[in-house]
Amino acid sequence: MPETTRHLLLDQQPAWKRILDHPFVIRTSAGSLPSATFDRWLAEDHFFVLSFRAFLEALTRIAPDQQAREVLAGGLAALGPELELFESAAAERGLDLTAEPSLLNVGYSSYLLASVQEGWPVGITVLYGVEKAYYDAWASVRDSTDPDTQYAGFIANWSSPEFSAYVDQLAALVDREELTAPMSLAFDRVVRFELAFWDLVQG
Ligand code: MP5
Repeated sequence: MPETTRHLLLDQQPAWKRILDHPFVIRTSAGSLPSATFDRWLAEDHFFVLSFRAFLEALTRIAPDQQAREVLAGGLAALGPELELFESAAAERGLDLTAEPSLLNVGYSSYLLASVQEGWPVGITVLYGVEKAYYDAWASVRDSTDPDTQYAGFIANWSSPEFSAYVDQLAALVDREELTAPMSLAFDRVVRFELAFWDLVQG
């Protein structure tokens, strides 16, 4: 069903534009994001990534075949260095990564895990949505970001050719599935959570 991701994205066109144009993304790229806003995002997103790892592990347990398990294993392997990036930045900035996250974050993180209970087509759609939103947002500013700007390492993490290839592999797994209403709803929830997450950290 090579059309599945195309339909998911077509249905989200206006929201997708808001992801790409979000002031959080634009100001991070310009280096003009206030330090306190970046700190809040870093601590919130660290909690999110830990939950996301548990989600990937749970999704791997219901993956239908070896091809899917291998793609997910690649995603899990990338989380080690990513968490180190968060931890070293937090140490440099004197941040407490054990601080209680926002309820929105608890909700998003819990939703990831809950989506696995809905089965593989919904779970892989959620995973694709989470990663595609980040790739498209950060890739949209990659070429106009000064490599010496303070947040460049984070932008590079989600706009690299390797991450792009991973997102394409996820799309291929979604495209093996016929689009259903629960998949569309799951994708829509991810998009709304992503926008709300950036709105929240911006305060
Ligand atoms: C991602 C993220 C990308 N780090 N945070 C949010 C709120 N959404 C998506 O996921 P990952 O695991 O860092 O690639």
